[in-house]
Amino acid sequence: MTEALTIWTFDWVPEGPRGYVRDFRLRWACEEAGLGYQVRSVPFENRGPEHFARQPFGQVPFLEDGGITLFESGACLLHLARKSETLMPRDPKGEAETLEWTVAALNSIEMVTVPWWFIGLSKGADNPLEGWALQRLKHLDAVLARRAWLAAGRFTVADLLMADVLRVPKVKAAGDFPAIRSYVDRACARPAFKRAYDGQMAHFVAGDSR
Ligand SMILES: N[C@@H](CCC(=O)N[C@@H](CS)C(=O)NCC(=O)O)C(=O)O
Repeated sequence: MTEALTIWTFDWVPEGPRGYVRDFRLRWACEEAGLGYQVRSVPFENRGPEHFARQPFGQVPFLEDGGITLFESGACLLHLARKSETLMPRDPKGEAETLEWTVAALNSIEMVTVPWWFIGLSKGADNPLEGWALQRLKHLDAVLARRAWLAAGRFTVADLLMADVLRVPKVKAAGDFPAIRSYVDRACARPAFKRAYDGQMAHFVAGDSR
């Protein structure tokens, strides 16, 4: 059966990023919500005009839902969240909290952590973004010390995204933030996480023989 939802990712990536490619976020959301989906690939090498027509930066993921195609993992997650109350509560307060923390994951945490660990690859201890990244994580740790999940008193798409941002090994190991670590462990222990993770790993292993 052809699923209505198609998650697009690369046909292959090197071993390093496997398990972390952002199609994982969409897989995880579908698994949490029980939404049927299929996964299709674009070439990792030789990215063509058809790929750029659907993701203007030649990246993945992008999502197809019937006649709609959208890119940006955050936008795709919010699109999926409209389909399932599991991902986003329907009451205005719960929805507002989910939205603010979804955007915070992208625009207050990931926008610092990605350049921080990337620069760290070459700069080591002299990373100029170290203080900024640790300060953001410290404030988030204080929030997570007071509650299990970020929004609406339960797991939502905001947690899925925040945990995915924080589970990057260098980010999870940064500083001394026990609340962040147990939050990531809690999120990653969810059965839907494992199904999504195994799915992505199997996809890229299959790509080794492409
Ligand atoms: N802001 C984008 C970032 C997408 C992104 O960085 N995708 C990576 C894979 S996780 C990618 O396609 N990398 C290849 C490249 O940038 O050329 C999103 O969240 O969808």
